[in-house]
Amino acid sequence: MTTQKQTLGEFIIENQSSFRYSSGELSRLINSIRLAAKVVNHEVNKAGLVDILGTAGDTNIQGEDQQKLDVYANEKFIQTLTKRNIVCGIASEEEDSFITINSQDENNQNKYVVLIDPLDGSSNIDVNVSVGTIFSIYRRITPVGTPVQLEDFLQKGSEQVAAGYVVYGTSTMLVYTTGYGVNGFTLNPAIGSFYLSHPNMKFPEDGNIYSVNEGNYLDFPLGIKKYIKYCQEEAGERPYTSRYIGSLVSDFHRNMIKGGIYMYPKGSRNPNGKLRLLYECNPMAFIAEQANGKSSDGYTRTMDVEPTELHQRVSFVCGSKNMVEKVEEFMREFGE
Ligand code: AHM
Ligand code: MG
Repeated sequence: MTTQKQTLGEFIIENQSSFRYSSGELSRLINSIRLAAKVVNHEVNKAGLVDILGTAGDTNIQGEDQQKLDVYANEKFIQTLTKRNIVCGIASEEEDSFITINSQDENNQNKYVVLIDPLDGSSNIDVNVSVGTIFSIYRRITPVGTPVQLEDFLQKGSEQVAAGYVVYGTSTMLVYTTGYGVNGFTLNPAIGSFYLSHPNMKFPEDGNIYSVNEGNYLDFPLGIKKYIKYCQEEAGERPYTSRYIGSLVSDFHRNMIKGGIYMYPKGSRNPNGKLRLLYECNPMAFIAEQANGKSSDGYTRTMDVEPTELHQRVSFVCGSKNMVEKVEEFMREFGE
């Protein structure tokens, strides 16, 4: 007899008491993200039909304007989190500034802020390549019942309460952590439920996949160039292989399962790196560390970087522990 897998809804309820701050609020928040992810998934899966159903700027059959998918995903996540009144503020890659929720309502006792990249890698949609959603959750530091402030969002990654991603791939998965390991849930589209498919996910300590946009090679710091050459030449009988999807969530997800490293270093084209600290790097770093992996900017632990602005960029090296440490060795030795 096969045992029925646990659904994400059941998992959230059963594990609620182990959350660091157990009030049910965080459970409701993750439940809302689950719901929005299903709605976005439905839309992402229809992307290939866009020429048939209408393109951005057109009006669809119900008279609604067709939207670009990243705009759509942004709206869905914000709507879901706002309407259910479970957070006090949201910051998104798609919004210049953070959003304050119910700032006039003294009864808004919500403690959490969410930072989100609603559809990361969206340039891949046109060509049927996986994209993802990334989210990061903090407790606010200003008093509850008052409007959120920038400082509630500019917290170090080490203060995260939960983080996760959704990968809209060959199957859709939601992977998240609340600081007690990492669990992955796969969507059964026929039923519309996420099932626990990857309990207690761990990065292999070592790996043989390196993921980096080698088109930027000439622009990379010397330490990174040397590391890439080490992977290609000096590490024996070609034990390394290169895989780069160009969708952070998918590259990270594969590396976590198979063992590997993802790198987006700074260079003259991206003087501070390309990826965003608060809603791309920190959540992935939290998941990586919870899964025995590691994440840094080549020198400093990602989650120890002091945030100074909402859309701050940072160099990002993340994956199997031994591989990240090797890159850090090269950075210390060869630097920029
Ligand atoms: P985006 O937020 O504009 O989608 O950019 C983030 C994406 C990551 O998913 C991906 O790893 C990286 O940018 C790819 O960048 P590049 O095309 O420069 O290699
Ligand atoms: Mg992004």
